[in-house]
Amino acid sequence: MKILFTGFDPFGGEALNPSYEALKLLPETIAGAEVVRVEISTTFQRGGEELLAAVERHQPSWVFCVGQAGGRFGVMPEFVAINYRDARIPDNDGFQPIGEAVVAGGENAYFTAMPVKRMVQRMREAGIPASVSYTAGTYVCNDVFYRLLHHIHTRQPKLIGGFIHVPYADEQAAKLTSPAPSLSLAAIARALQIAAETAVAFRTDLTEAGGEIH
Ligand code: PCA
Repeated sequence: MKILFTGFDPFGGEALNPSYEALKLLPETIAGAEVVRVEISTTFQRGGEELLAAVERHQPSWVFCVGQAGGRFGVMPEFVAINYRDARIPDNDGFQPIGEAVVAGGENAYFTAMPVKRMVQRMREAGIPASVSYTAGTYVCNDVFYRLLHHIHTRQPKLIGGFIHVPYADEQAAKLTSPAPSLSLAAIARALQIAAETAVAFRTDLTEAGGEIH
């Protein structure tokens, strides 16, 4: 059994992307499953293709796509991917789609089958700030997440896929002129490991209250 993790290359003028740097710190196996890590590009046209090629090549049982969400507090497993692109900045190919579908004619949105509330509970128990997110944005991360869930729903229903947004790494935040929340790469990697252990152990999520009131 394999767990595929993907992280992105740096974008938006950053020197590193914590989503891929943290993957380098993961162990070789998690819960008895082999860990496979692949870097994908922060581009609308290639990112999703690279992810799906890695799924095809490695045939994992679980897929975690990981992306940087600078400015967010803590680690955020994502619940929903939407079929919409609205890029505030050009991607690493200089492409800036505005107001178009990820997959023409696809469902408006897909929910992950990952137990996101359990993941958050366990991350917090380990002392890592975390919360469930109900928007992965409208940039490349949401695009790749939607492509993953569309693939699962239309072609590979037994595959379990999810997306986790991570905040700036401490070394990135230290270079910013205004303060921003951050975590160490070690804490981010620990949270990703906990997410994978939780996904392997549980097929269903908690039914405890969560969500937002705004
Ligand atoms: N974060 C961006 C794309 C690549 C990344 O790491 C996003 O949240 O869309």
